[in-house]
Amino acid sequence: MAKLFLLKPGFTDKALGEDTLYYCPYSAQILGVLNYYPRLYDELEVIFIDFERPRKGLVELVGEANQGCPNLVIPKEDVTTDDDLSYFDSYDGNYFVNSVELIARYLSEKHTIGAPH
Ligand SMILES: N[C@@H](CCC(=O)N[C@@H](CS)C(=O)NCC(=O)O)C(=O)O
Repeated sequence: MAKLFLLKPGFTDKALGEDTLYYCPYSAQILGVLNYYPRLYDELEVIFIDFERPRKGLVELVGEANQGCPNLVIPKEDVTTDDDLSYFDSYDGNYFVNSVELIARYLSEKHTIGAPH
């Protein structure tokens, strides 16, 4: 099953100081799509992870350089010949994509939800 990694809200970013709590607007956008189409919670494994790097659970799947979130990770063994993953990157046994636009594209194509207008 594909794993969708989103950042837990309410984190601090040491690079920006310690005073402000943040949420990831990109994760929030994908969370909004899940809210529109809750069946996606059955069709994907949705995993909320901490902002702090290295992002445990994700780095092992996509590598240190690719841990940006949101991140959709698909085990190569789950891919069928019909799947168009030409816009995914590859790392070891997984394909992954970590842009909102491309995650939304995949969800529209593979999970037959609406497309972003
Ligand atoms: N390329 C992503 C940007 C997502 C992004 O910048 N996410 C931040 C958190 S809000 C992140 O994970 N940055 C990389 C990092 O912190 O390692 C998109 O367009 O959707």
